[in-house]
Amino acid sequence: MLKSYFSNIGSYCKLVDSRLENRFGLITEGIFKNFGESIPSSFIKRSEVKATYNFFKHKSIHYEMLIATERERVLSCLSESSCKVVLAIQDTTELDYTGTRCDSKLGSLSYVHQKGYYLHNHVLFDEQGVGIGVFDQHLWHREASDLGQKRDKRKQEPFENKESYRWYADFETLQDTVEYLPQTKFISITDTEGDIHELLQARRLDNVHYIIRGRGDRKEHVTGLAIKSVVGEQPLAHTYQIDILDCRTNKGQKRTVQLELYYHRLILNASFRHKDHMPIHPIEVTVVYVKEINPPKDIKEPIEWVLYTSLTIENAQDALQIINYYKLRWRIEMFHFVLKQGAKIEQLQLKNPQALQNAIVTYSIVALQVLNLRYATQEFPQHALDSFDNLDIEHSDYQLLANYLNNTFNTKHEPYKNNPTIKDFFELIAQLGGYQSQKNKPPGLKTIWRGWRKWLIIKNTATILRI
Ligand SMILES: [Mn+2]
Repeated sequence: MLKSYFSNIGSYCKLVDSRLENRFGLITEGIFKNFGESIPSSFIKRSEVKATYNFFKHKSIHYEMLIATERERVLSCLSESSCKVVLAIQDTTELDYTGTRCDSKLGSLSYVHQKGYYLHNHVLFDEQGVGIGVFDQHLWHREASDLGQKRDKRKQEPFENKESYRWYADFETLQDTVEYLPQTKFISITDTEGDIHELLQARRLDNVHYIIRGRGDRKEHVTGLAIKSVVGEQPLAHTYQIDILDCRTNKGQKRTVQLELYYHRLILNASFRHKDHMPIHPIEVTVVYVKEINPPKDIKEPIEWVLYTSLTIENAQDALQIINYYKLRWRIEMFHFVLKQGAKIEQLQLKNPQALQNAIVTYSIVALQVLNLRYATQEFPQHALDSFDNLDIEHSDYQLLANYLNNTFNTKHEPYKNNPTIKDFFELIAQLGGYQSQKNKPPGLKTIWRGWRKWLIIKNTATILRI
């Protein structure tokens, strides 16, 4: 069943020849260094621009192949690292190519005239939320005949034909792949879209788990009682307080929220499925339930999370760990933000869909590295400057940047600071990007990126002039 969905994947692990492999390396490097620029302004030299376009439209390069190559890279990264826990996060976003050069050759999104792709990403992160790599990616569109189809009709479709099938299929691919890495614990994380019974019951490996946000309220097997009421009646495990930015209801104002935490192991009811569908059965999970106490009257949607997990929970500490893992799901939203707002992949002007697909994968692989930049300061503040290979920062770079800022903006940085850290360096980068230091508000992605782009120009110029 999986085969038809993932045709070609797995039979490739390398590109056709070493010339193309080298080109792929040059392209990803060029995109990283000029992230956010169009293809011509990333590569400038006519021959390089042409080589990039030729690579994307090369008849024997397909996006499944590039993903398979990236997956190989990710797996070799994992087998060499000491990573004990890996978060495998999935999510879908929409890429709208209406009005671009190939829109007439593309399928539809929600409306017939809206052309583009749905993009489903499966990205691996470590326990700190650092992106390891793009594990899987799928692109699809809707058939014009399916648009506006009645919900009941869609429900009767076999599971393999439904869009929700990808969540399950990706989870299965993860299991098939990591069976041989038994020392690493993989935790699959999805939002409510992944609340699919077939997925919950698909788990078969000891080193693979899931945390899935529940959609609506399911029923407990045997008693038939609603999950929230069953779990909410358990002894209170913990009460705590967090500050949130309430964008929807409170104009982005900070709000302090009191939360109650419950957990309970129970058996989920298997609801009815059409007889031709994959058979489903009741499944045992641990439910972590968080709810807001005494929400203010004007708050329409108080915080309420129901998380299903296969992980064992013995105390409140374990339950909090589940919530902390789930919070890292936000990284994939940020990843999509970087792809769309940072790399501007919806503005790619490529004439044929195959080239566009190849470009989308390539930009995705690079975008994850860019996302890592944003979090470098927060997660590795005390690391030495040269701890990130792909960033290529040295001690002399700190000196150069501090001198540049002092000369240009009259700042008073110490260029000869002893052993500057990643945090020290990125404070300067953020300043270069226009960051006005504010209490408790770290610089955002755009600021860091703006600073980083300026920094690359400064560094390149200095290298040419041998300062
Ligand atoms: Mn989603």
